[in-house]
Amino acid sequence: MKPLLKTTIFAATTALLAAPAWAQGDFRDCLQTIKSDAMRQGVSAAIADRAFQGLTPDQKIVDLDSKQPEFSLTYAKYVGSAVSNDRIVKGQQRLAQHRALLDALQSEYGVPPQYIMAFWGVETNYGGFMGDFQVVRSVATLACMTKRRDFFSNETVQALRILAMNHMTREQMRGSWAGAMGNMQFMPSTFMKWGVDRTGDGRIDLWNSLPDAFASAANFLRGIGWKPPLPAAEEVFLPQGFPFDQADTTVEKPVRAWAQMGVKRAGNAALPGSDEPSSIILPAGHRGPAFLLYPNFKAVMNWNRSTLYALSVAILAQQIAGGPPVMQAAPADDEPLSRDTVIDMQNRLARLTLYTDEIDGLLGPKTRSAVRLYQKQIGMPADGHPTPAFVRRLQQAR
Ligand SMILES: [Ca+2]
Repeated sequence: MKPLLKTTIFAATTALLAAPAWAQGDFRDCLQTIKSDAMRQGVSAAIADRAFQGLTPDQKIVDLDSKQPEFSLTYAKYVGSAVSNDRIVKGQQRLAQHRALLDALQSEYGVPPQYIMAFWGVETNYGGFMGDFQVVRSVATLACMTKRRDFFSNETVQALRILAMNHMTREQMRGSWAGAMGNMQFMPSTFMKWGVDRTGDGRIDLWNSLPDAFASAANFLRGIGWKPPLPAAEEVFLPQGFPFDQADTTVEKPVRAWAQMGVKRAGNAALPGSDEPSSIILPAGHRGPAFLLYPNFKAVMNWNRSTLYALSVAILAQQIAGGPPVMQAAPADDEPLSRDTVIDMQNRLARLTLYTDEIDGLLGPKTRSAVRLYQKQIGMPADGHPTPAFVRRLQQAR
């Protein structure tokens, strides 16, 4: 036990050195401001004081928050890990197990069972990892110790409201380091706005009550735009000669217009006869699979603003419901680009006056459209997807 004790003392000493007294004072001041905000929203001083009693900022969370991912993930890597075989099978089992409840939720909220299961699977592996950080401490740390003060101050206020309504105690209220809670990883503000007490016991319990968790997810999804009957996305086959510059979320056409251009469902069945606006994307470039995004894709992106996240939910949902897997494989040589590579690419595209946005190392829509412009200039297929070959071509440009 001795070495352990030594380590503990050492860690405590370092923490003390790393957190000077003035930072502690700032933290108390910041909590005081949040307390006033919370009291304006009906939280009693006693509840706020109890929630903040002995609270210290968590340096681990500050570190996690400042860490930038070194590499952007590829489609194949992201979807491969989010939609594993194990997760599909478990999703099918859970759907069968909770069929009656999920069917009832579908008729009330319009959200199909496989989508609730898919969110549950992607968020926490069906309740397998809900996070063990104390939520009040997490969101208070992020509010007071990082640059995202406004967002997380409100999350802290909402966390206090949850405590005030006796849904949970501070100790019980656990989540991810960034404050996402329970089976569906709701932020405190999402909990307050969309949480549903399905069991009727007067408490919204997104940790231990699956009826509460599923109904809250259905209510949230409907609230952020989900409408039956189309799915969020599905794989499509593009005809020979399809103009790749049309495969972009900024290009929207009625589903019928894509069908007239020769776009089919994967496996060659006809697209649904619908005039809903929709887009096509090529997440692994023109050599990989193509997906048609229906309006519900935007609802999924309102849950989480990542295209690959939303695509994973749609692909997992389809397979949980017994549908086919994605047919077109992603090219094996598709590589994740490092932040530094993307920064270098943005600088070079900027010098060619094709890119005018921020040099941030992120492969966003504006960077992709600059990639597309350069692809057109040099006669490569204009899919907006920077492969290693594209990066080499750009580096050789003068
Ligand atoms: Ca309940």
